[in-house]
Amino acid sequence: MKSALKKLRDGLNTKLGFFLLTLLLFAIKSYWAYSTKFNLGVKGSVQHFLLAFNTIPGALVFIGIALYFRGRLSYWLMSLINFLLSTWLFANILYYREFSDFITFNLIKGSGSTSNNLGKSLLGIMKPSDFLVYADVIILIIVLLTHLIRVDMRYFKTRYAMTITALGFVLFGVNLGMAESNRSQLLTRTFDNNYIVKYLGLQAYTIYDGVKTQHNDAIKSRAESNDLKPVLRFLHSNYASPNVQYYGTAKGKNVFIIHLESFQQFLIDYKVNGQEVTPTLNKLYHSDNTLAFDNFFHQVAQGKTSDAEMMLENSLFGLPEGSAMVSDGSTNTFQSMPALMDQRGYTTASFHGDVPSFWNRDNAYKSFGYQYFFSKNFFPKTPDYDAGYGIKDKIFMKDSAYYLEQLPQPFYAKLITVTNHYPYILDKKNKSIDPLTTGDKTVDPYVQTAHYLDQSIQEFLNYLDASGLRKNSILILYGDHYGISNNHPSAINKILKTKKANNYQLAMFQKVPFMINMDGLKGGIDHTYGGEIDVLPTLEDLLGMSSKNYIQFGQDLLSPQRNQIVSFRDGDFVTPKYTKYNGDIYYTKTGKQIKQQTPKQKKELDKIQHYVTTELGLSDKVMNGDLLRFYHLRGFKKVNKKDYTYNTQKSLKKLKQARKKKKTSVKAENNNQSTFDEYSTDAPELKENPKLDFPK
Ligand code: GP9
Ligand code: MN
Repeated sequence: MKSALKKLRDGLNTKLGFFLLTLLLFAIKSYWAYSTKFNLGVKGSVQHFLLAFNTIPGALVFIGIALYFRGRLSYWLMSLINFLLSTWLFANILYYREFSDFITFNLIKGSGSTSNNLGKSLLGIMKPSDFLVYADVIILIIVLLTHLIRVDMRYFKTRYAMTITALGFVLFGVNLGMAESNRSQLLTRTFDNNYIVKYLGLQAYTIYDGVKTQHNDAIKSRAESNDLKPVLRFLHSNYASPNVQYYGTAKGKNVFIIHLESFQQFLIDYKVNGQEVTPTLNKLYHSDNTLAFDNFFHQVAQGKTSDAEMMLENSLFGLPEGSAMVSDGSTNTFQSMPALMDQRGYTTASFHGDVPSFWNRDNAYKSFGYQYFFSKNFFPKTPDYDAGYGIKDKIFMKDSAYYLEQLPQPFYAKLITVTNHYPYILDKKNKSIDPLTTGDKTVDPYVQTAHYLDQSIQEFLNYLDASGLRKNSILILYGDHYGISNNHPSAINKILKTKKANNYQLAMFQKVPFMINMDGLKGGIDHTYGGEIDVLPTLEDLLGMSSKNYIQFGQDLLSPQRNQIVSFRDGDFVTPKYTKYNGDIYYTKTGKQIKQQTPKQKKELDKIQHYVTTELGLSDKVMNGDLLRFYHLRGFKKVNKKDYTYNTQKSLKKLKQARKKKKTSVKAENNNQSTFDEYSTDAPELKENPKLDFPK
């Protein structure tokens, strides 16, 4: 016994021994983090084995670099490399908690635009146990400093170091082989970063991502106008012509796009302790003047809000990784809704209570052709007006009315709310409903911020009625994406009152509201299956502007010809008949799983999958290759980013001139009397400080 211990001690006192100890601790730590900090969907013993195994090859290669150096330096390098790898793991843990995904180079490239807010929210969601990723680094440094393990000053042959590096690569090859046999096309399909980390580990994922980003940049320079051919062919054969009953019924009306942050469909008619969470939206949902869709899904990926915006403004999908608005928003050519509306005589404006740089909006909006972008800089700084990502909804909605009444009509206005954003921070004085009781602290206040959002919508609708805007406007309301990510399984189970939500239930949990409200609209609850990609063609047809020649991937939700295939960004899908989510297949109507497909089913499913893969692939081709630069849209004037500015002073000057030229704003039509005072809010912050100072 004693001699075994001594042998171990002697072993650890050699450089190889210390290296192996480092490796072992690193592997244990990584495995622990993979299985507790991420939601990788590890199933069965093979996948568990791979999850543990994949921690080793990268560590051999990276930490093994230290073996090429001599003496003490080599030991410190081992600790330093371990520290850097651990920090990368740590950063990914935090990022994952918020975004359910891993950090990408695309995101880092655009990080200037998102970092300020990201930091704020990441700090709020850090957990003490996250720091355990540094436990092995600290232990190893302590044993070195206290000489519990002695530094082996002997020369470590380069030959041996090279053998270890080579072993790292060989084991990676073995890892890849095993991964491919468990999950084919792992690297080629690239639908989900979770898969890559699960099978190959975080370091391999990072390298893979770096190579891919470089590759994407190269694609743009290689793309040519011929690449448009398959896109046009696909869009042409899948064009769904409008419903004559609705076509053009909103022609000439003001358009309001109301972006309900993180708002899921389950909140509609949902009650907490007998109290309706969203009475205003419920009423709107059931109104005779509202077309409400109850089988409508979000289709976002990592770009979340920005993906939703990309789909709503362009009917193009976001990218599988990162945010297309960040990676391509500044440079690509777009034929977006704001520009299309502008060229039909509309005033176009986006309103958002966050800094203009977030999600690269300040650049992407110029490419989209927005005349105005009323961001945080345009709103008065009242004390206590900010929470989480930006101005609290009640204050934001009211402040927006200050500019709305100045816009020459007709206008196309998008209002992006923000208070109902993870981790649902709201001060006590604004809470007027009980939280959920799932026991998940970051999820429970979700209904409280949703309730607050709902109240802000009510106040806004009151103003639209009071100012007369309501009767000549069409309102589009939609939830941008999930509020409770699949990373909160026990909270989801509590909400769904189920033991363990299966993939069908999780798929249905991705429903978000989509409502169209307009005086005189033939409303009702429509059960058509659709998603965010379909909003734009639907709206275009309502406005009487045929989308037939546009490069847009959605289909009018009111068209009798639509195919009702909802593509999720990762290649899964929902149709009225089948649902595929995380690889499992179900009957959509009953939720019953299909474990053995009949030949007929297989054929049908293959056909749907082919459509989904083609649609996503072609949309990505348009985005990655910047293909719209080659597309001549008849009657459309190409947007020149330089024509736009969102500088406060310049924008206000421009607005003043526009009002002089076209006297159709609400204010002008009201004998130049402001209607702003008719906006009533119970926001406590404004009761305490009623004076609002807008920039001049
Ligand atoms: C920030 C807001 C949040 O400005 O739109 O974006 P999200 O985190 O939901 O993508
Ligand atoms: Mn969002």
